[in-house]
Amino acid sequence: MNTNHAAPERHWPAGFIWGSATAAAQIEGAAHEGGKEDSIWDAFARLPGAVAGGDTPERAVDHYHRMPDDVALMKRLGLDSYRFSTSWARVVPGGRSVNQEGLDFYSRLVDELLGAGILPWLTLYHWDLPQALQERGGWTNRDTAYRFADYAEAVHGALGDRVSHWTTFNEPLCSSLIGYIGGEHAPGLTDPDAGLAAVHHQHLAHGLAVQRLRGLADASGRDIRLGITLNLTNAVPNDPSDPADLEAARRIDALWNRMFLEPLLLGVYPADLLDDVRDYGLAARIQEGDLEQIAQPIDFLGVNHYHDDNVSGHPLPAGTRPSLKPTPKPGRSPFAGSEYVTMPSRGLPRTAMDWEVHPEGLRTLLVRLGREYPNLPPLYVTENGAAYDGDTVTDDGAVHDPERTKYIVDHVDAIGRAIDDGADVRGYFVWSLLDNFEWAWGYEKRFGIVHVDYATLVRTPKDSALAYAELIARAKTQVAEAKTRVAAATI
Ligand code: GBH
Repeated sequence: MNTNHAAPERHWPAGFIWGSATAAAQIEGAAHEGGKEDSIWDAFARLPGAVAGGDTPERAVDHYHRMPDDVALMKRLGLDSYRFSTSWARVVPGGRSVNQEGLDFYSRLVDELLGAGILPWLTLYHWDLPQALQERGGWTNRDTAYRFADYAEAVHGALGDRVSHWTTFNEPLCSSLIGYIGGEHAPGLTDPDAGLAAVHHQHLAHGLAVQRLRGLADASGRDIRLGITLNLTNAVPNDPSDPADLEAARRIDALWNRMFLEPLLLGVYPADLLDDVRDYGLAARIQEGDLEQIAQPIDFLGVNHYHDDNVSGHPLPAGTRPSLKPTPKPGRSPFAGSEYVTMPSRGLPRTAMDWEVHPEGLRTLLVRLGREYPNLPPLYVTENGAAYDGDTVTDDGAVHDPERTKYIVDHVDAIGRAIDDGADVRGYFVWSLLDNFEWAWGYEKRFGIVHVDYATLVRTPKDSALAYAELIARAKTQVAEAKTRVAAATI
């Protein structure tokens, strides 16, 4: 470990999982091979101006063909677990019939992982809906939720004998609000009604899939852990004594955090949220019994955290409620629901995404969840990481990325402090294992702890990967030493 970035020594709970994460559309490539057809991201990326540099997921980092080497790399880094997603458009390309060749790829991946002693942590939806289903309305169509449960069953049929940890959705906020209202993600709509329909139908899809998978696992006597991953962002009032800032923080928190947490964990939509969005079609989409279907017991909650949002509110014109439409750049707040909200600088350092670096925010968030949701299942930080410019392979074959290294070490330390403060956090996954297709940013932004040369596709572990490997090794030694001490003390 580069001692400049060494976090204080601490004892991690036994069994704490150290991992790294990716997503199918961001790494696999082979977008039209092996029976795979277009996902919404393949189609969206072909629209002029949709993705920076005109980049597409067509080849990505060719993980589809390099999978065994990539798993070997994970093993060298000492990862306990690898969080990946299956591509719905590979498994059920046209949205209805199953493509065995697609399932076979994931089956080989799972075998490779298990052979390397790495726990497969599977996500069913990381934003790549089959384009065929988009053509039938995508997530605005309630039927998509039922198709999702069928897709989950197909994946379980192929992998359920070997995969124990299943996540339904990754960050439903992004694939609803950013895809259907913000327009910056596929399918690229700017329609608040559609966005809220997508939210509700993804919640429903989650609940249906959890019930389907639980039933299948029970019937075959298998131990299965089911959960969902949310991206949660603290909305920090810029001036806590200013009522307008407090109101902005409330509104953003409702739309970005509680609209997801509360239906899933408590079986209700927050009342203040329902009022905020009453001009739009959320309530109209909720059918009798939906919330019971949605609020299925889950075994873990995945938390993706990158940054806080420091928000400041500005008075709305008399008699209006905030529109969910994204306001045009420049000077706009970049996300749905943020009209009349700005994000003043707190003077914190920022990543290449212009996101604040504030590890303490992660500690606050994890502790808050435990305090506010009494039935909260165990937490896993399923994504955290940073893009920085300037990653280059030096003559000695290294990639020096001190800022990313510090980002990771400091966030891991913040998790340790959250655990000290009572948060039940059981694992950490760095985003991302590899540089990859960063959605609307294409290949311009690099989040990998492993560098990918996009000309040759050669992988080079960055200093951050080596530091992370050391951090994992040290954490494990501490756990082993603690066990030895306990054993010695009881003799
Ligand atoms: C994750 O989402 C994704 O799961 C992953 O696929 C992706 O590659 C990774 O993060 C890195 O982006 O710029 O002010 O509009 C990120 C979640 C939610 C973080 C929206 C940024 C908006 C900030 N993102 N949030 S802003």
